Amino acid sequence: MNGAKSLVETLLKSGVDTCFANPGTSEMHFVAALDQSVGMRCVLGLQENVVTGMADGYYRMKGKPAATLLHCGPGLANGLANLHNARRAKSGIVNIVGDQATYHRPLDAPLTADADGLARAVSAWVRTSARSADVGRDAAAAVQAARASQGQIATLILPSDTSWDEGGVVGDALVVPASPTLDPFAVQNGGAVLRTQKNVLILLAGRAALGASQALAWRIAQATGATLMADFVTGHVQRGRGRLQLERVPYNTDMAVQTLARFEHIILVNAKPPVGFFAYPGKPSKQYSERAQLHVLTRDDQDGEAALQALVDELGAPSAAIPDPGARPDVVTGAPTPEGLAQTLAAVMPDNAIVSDESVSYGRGFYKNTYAAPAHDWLHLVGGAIGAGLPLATGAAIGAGGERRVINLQADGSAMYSLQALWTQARERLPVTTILLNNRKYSILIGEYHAVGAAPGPTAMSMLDLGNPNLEWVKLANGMGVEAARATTLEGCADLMRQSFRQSGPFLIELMI
Ligand SMILES: Cc1ncc(C[n+]2csc(CCOP(=O)(O)OP(=O)(O)O)c2C)c(N)n1
Repeated sequence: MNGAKSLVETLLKSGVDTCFANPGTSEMHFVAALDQSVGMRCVLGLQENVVTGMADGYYRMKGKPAATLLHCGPGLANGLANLHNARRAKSGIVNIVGDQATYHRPLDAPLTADADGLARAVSAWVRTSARSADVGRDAAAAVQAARASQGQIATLILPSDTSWDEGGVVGDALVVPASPTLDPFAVQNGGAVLRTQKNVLILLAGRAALGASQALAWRIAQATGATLMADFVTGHVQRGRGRLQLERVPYNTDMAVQTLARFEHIILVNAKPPVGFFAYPGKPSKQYSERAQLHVLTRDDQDGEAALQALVDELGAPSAAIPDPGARPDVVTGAPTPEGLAQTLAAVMPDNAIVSDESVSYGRGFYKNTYAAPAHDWLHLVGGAIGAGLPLATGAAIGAGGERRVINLQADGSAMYSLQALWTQARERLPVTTILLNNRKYSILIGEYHAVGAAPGPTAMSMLDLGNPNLEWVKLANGMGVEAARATTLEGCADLMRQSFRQSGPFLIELMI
């Protein structure tokens, strides 16, 4: 057995059965080994940032890591932005990076690069296999690292001779270490704060924003009068009927400061203290009050749900029914508005849908009008590196087994970073409806100009304009095998959504906003 075959067999034995790939010469033996082993689903992405973003979306829905296959340092570098996003979302991913053969590396051939250095920027675990006999052992350790601490990025770099040399040994699956244990003092302290203090905020992030944690947090809130919110940067929120009407801390610094001003105690559950995405002249970096005391119930590598359960027990908080969000709204008609689109989405969304939200400026208020939608999962961009929405939607569809409709709320500028994901959606016949929000500009940056106190002139404004020439989204989608149509009204958009939900494959709606 060569090293490559031992790699594929070890991944399968460790429970990794999906590989998002963009291969090159140094990965040819891995690709060949895929034909010799049964059970590995391989999905081709046409740019590495699509590959890594798909692996992120897959993990968020499946709760277990996929592998990526990337070509040398430059291939890894292309995938770094979405690995950055995945790291911040606490997604477990096993990157396999093929590299120059051990003896070829000193010759400084063209694709030789510091793959190790690039990997370290985003990975919790990095290793380069030295010989074929080590590949299986190293791959098992990579999977273990990817599953540890509530999900991490692990990168295994394989010089090509470690793949083609004989002597491969299949590695045994390794036990995943439990997450760092809860701090009983943090639970006790949280209980004391909640019992004795007013103006307490419980801030949820990470997997503490999923349904089971919400139900526990709601019991605590009902018993103590605390307020619940989700952090703005939360990767995965379960929403709709049966879930809490949870608002996120606003993106806008002034609004965030205003929202958080009244809280004297903030209990952080997998959340970090809320700070602005950026600093702005004359504005605070920290969005919470200077008087507020922060209490870390759990860090993001700990189990927030278990901590909330411990807090429920500490407080003896009784069961509490999740409030009813009211009647499901109707489709809105006329020209698109953010509120109208959110309401229309809530009106037509199928049960158990997944929303991949990279709507950027247009989607800031989508939550309010979608509480009464059927239960659904909502995925956000947490690392701020745009170009995640389309790959996330694609990977999420695969992670959900192709059985749930994915609705991608996608701003046009961000879509252009990774639009190749549409081709993978078509090839894999994935049930993804992309609502492409076409405003032909980098709208958010116009607001940011004003926020930093800069005065944009015509040259500056032309840097934010995507209208010269216009991007033709129906043609772009069709060119990658995805059916598409344009809508200029909300009722038109609703009709196309319904039509797309009846089909099994992908569909793109270009909504002119
Ligand atoms: C990787 C990366 N490159 C650049 C940026 C800077 N950036 C933030 S938002 C944005 C434009 C977003 O435009 P669009 O997706 O059309 O959304 P809109 O602003 O129109 O709502 C850019 C370029 C970023 N956040 N990440």
